[in-house]
Amino acid sequence: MADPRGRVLLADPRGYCAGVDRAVVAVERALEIHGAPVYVRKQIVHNKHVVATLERRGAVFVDETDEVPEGSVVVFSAHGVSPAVHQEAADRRLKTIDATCPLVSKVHQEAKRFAKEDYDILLIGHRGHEEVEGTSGEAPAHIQLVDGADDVANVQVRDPEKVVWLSQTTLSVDETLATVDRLKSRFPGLQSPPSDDICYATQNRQQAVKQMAGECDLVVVVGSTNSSNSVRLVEVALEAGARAAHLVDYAAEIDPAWLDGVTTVGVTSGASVPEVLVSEVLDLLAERGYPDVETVKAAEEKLVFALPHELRVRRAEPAADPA
Ligand code: 2E4
Ligand code: SF4
Repeated sequence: MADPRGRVLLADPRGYCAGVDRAVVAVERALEIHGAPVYVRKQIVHNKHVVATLERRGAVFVDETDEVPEGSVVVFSAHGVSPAVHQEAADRRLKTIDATCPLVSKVHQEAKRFAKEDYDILLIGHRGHEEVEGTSGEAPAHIQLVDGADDVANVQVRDPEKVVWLSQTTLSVDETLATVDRLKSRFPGLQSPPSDDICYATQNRQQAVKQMAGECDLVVVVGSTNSSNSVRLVEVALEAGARAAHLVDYAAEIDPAWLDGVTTVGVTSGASVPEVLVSEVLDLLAERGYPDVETVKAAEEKLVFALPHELRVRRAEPAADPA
């Protein structure tokens, strides 16, 4: 153990949200019920460790449903899929288990409703991200993607009085507000979503990082590079005053040079990150001279989602009356 060099501030909440927990358990339960292999379209959540662990248990990750043998079991990832993907799966007679987070499904429902009312829908999100591809697929003729404030100039609408914005669930709250401001200055009649599309877990993780960033010489965010919400935590930390912030999948990726002259290290993790990876980071920091950990609490989270209906245990049928 090195001489004490400083302390750790540990964000709370961090790590798994209710939608990720549900999606990961869905794959585990599908493996128990159906046996390996269980196919999963795309990464169930955007985390290297989660994907590798489920692969070892018999999950097979594919990019598209046409890679799944006819009649097999396929799980749709937490990020959601378009109706076209549901149709492809039905055409191949696949047994589908839909692990789309209910808070992503809520945005799909909003998109369908506004499209039915013939609105132009401006979907704020990252081009190419699976979630926006799924949401856009609900009403492609009505939805256009707005990828940040600089994309606002490219937006064209039919009737400026009939426009609504929706968003990806994992965006930076502050960046999204800036994009909305820019949209409103072009379209003063722009309507807002009926409730926040950026979900509670994204908001709470960003809030906890904001609370500690100003005191941090370094913030370590545990998460994978394709995890939108994890990458946002690095940006939010820097924006809120952290002197440095880095994303790592594993503790071993922490470069010793990052700790030079560092007194306070902030630690957090994205919504797709298992707690074991954070514990390994804390162990490594303790070995390097940061044994004391203080929690920075931003919110209490108690939300739990029921498993996808395809996996819920059915109540036993009442025995037939012999009389
Ligand atoms: C579904 C929706 O969207 P992101 O890239 O942040 O996904 P990740 O899998 O890292 O986090 C879980 C998740 C899943 C978030 N929103
Ligand atoms: Fe659902 Fe939010 Fe978790 Fe995404 S981050 S899976 S929207 S709870």
